[in-house]
Amino acid sequence: MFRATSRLHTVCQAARSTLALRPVKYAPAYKAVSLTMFNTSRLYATSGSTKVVPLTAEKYPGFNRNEQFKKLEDSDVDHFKAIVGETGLIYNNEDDLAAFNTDWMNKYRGQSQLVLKPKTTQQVADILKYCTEQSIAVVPQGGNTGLVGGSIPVFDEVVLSLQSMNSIRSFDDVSGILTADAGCILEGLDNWLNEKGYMMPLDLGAKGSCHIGGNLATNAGGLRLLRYGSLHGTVLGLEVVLPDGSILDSMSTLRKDNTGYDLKQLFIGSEGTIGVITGVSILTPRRPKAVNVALLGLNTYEDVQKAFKQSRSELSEILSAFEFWDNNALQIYKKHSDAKPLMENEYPFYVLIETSGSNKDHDDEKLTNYLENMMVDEVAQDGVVAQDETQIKNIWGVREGFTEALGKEAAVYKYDVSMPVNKINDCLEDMRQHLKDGGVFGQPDSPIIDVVGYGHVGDGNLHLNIAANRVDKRVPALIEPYLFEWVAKQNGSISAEHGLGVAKNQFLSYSKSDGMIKMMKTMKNLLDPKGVLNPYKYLPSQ
Ligand code: FAD
Ligand code: 2HG
Ligand code: ZN
Repeated sequence: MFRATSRLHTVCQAARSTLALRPVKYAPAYKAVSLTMFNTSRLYATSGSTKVVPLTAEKYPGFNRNEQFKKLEDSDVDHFKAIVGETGLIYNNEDDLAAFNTDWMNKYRGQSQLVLKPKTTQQVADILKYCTEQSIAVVPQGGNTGLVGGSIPVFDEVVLSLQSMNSIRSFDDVSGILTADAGCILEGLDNWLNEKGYMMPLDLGAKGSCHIGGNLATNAGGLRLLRYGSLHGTVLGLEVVLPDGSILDSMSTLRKDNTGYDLKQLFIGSEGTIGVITGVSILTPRRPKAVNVALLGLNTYEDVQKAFKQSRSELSEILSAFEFWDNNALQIYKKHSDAKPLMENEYPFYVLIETSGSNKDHDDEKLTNYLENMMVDEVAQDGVVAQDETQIKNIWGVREGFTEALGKEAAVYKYDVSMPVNKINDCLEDMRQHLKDGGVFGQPDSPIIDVVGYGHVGDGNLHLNIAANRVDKRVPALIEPYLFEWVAKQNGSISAEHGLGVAKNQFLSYSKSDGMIKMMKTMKNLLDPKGVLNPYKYLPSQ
């Protein structure tokens, strides 16, 4: 059984051979992230909150309603009613529409008067066929946890919610291949697989609300991409309804199939702009029998890199996550939580290391050796190892809690960039200096509280969040396009995992060449000639 590594280095320096891992001294009382907290219904002003979210079309300049799109008429609503039934839609009811018109961050708000909740792929097909024929704009919506405004209408687009398509279709417990409707909630799938000794190959803080269809549409990365790879690898097949209403059935359950273009890949990460995903076939891994989670405190970002490099070499096949955060992230988390600290002292950086394997003794031994080496070599200054399931959840709860904690600040500017691992802290430092130079950070009356860094460091993915105590137009003007230019110089990406939506679409050229953008537009026009699917998003307007 593991004990904590608290203040381990002093013991190690004295006598490594007599090292004993002590119990978690600073018993974590962190509240694990509640899995129901991401229900979108609690987010909009109608249910008690006084925060009224400004309309996207008014808050962000540059949006003009495309007048080619038809404004809904009663006959359209009657037509939709005939497809989905009386209970399959919400029409003209501001209270019930509110949750579908507002995003998780309370940042974007649309003006849709109609939400459709089809129950079958054929109903989705009938809806899209009619929308294309009638030029009615549509926004596909999953769990509405996206962070770039992609799931929210800008004007009066119809919301096509997949929430009523939530059945598991099949599971093969020899191959681990699952087929399911797109509206299944990620955590629900994972719990269901747990009973069979399997797990979903992806995991993220929004698992209690996000749909597998939304994960696919955003090509979500998450906390275990390092181990299980991207959805481009684990997805074996998709069922997609195209804007003209045709159903593209590529629900293959084959691991190997080299016949023709791999069309399903086009829809993974397409953010609902060229088709609505209705079903998925996905390869699920065995649920590991032994899971360990350790947290280390480190003095420098150099040490973070050393710890990562060494974890790949020493933990190799059992390493399942390597996450990092800086002390600013911890401060924001502490500010909004009554949790007790996990370690006695604070450090400039933290890394969360998770191992997953099939043999506890083997994994424990490997992890102990690795942690001892980190302490002896003074790469890490302190550390704790979770002793049980609750402590595992507590440590993960801190990592998964940053997004919500930041959301409690008056304003937060969220960025999700990727770059070579060795540039991540330079990016944070450079941004801090840039904002100081710009006069919005570092003085007592500055709007910016802090520049916060955390993320999937093993994937070269930094979540750069800038928290502010008030809305100040100078702040976004200083960040954009400055950050995107900086990232482009490192050959990085302006969006590592959250996508483009309405937040980043105009900056796509920082990550993709003119030729590539031209081809993307050609494909969009080919599949959606009237542009009815998720307009104003994803691709730059010019
Ligand atoms: P939505 O938000 O409803 O939609 C997202 C986009 O996909 C929209 O453009 C929408 O039009 C489209 N879409 C949705 N469903 C379909 C469908 N069936 N067919 C076609 N298009 C569709 N992302 C990560 O990558 N990694 C993380 O670690 C991560 N952590 C998060 C943690 C928190 C607390 C939160 C709030 C978000 C996090 N995200 C993360 C953002 C992430 O994109 C989503 O949580 C998730 O993948 C979106 O799924 P959803 O069902 O909520 O989709
Ligand atoms: C995460 O990794 C998510 O926690 C959200 O991708 C990141 O809040 C963010 O910026
Ligand atoms: Zn992330």
